[in-house]
Amino acid sequence: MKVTQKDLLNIPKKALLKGHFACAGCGSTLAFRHAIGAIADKVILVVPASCASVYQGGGKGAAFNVPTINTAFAASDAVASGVRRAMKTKGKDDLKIVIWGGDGSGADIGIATEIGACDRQEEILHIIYSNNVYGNTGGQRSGDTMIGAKTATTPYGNTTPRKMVPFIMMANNARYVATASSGYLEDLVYKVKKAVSMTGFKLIQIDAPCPPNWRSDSADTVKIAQLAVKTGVWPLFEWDRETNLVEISRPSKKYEDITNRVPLTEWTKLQGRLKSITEDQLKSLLADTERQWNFIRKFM
Ligand SMILES: Cc1ncc(C[n+]2csc(CCOP(=O)(O)OP(=O)(O)O)c2C)c(N)n1
Ligand code: SF4
Repeated sequence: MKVTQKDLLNIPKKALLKGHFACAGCGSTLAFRHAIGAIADKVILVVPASCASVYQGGGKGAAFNVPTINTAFAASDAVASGVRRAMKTKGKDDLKIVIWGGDGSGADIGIATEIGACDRQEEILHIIYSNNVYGNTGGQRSGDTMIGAKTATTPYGNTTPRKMVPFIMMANNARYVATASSGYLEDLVYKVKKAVSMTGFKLIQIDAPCPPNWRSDSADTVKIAQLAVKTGVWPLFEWDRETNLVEISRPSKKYEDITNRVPLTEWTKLQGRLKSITEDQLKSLLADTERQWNFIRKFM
């Protein structure tokens, strides 16, 4: 089921039409075009309040060209559960119900309904595109914000470790959990296609650079996403409940060994939100990165 660069080029561009309202260099829409494009003929999207509610456009000029239901901030997993059941009743089991939402809902405000859907083993895929903030409302800190990052509500840099949603969902017996990146689209598409082929609740969390909130150059989005992997700060992996094993994904393999990692400052220096990170904050960010890797290693 490997996805090649040629497969990527063959993904129909019809899921996200021209004229969407996202900022230039938006990592979320880059991921969307490929991830949702790859399953566009069989998907119903559920979108909680987020940038995606806005960048999809509306009416005749809507850029989302797949059936889409917009929901209240905390309700997407509950709505998706209902849609899944309704479609089953109609014999449309082949339709894939996919949530496309930010980390504000996926890591914080919608997490109760998310765990509820996971607990009930609803057959849905929840995709969190993590721009690390509440982007749509001005860039406030979320539970997924990196240590040291300046946001609208952490002007001196965020001090708290990230809430690791993939690990929460592993602990809650999801069917499949993976991380992905806007900088590695073959890997992302492979994981999305795999997840929708499975029954039960699945979660994929994508690192999605956000130029206005990360105060980065729009042209650097892919570079920044790739550096997050190369510095080890965003490990790419998948976990399958059947085996209870984590597999480190190909782009991350080399960087499991800390001595192979690119220095974190190569990644921070490209982002205004992290450019003036203090020594202490950098140490804490490195420790939080190791915390992730140490957790992952327990399942290898
Ligand atoms: C209960 C509730 N609280 C707050 C809001 C206002 N609100 C709408 S979108 C949003 C931010 C969404 O952040 P995130 O989920 O990270 O997605 P992003 O905007 O970054 O894409 C907020 C706070 C709301 N719609 N409902
Ligand atoms: S604020 Fe960030 S996530 Fe939202 S549309 Fe702009 S670049 Fe994309």
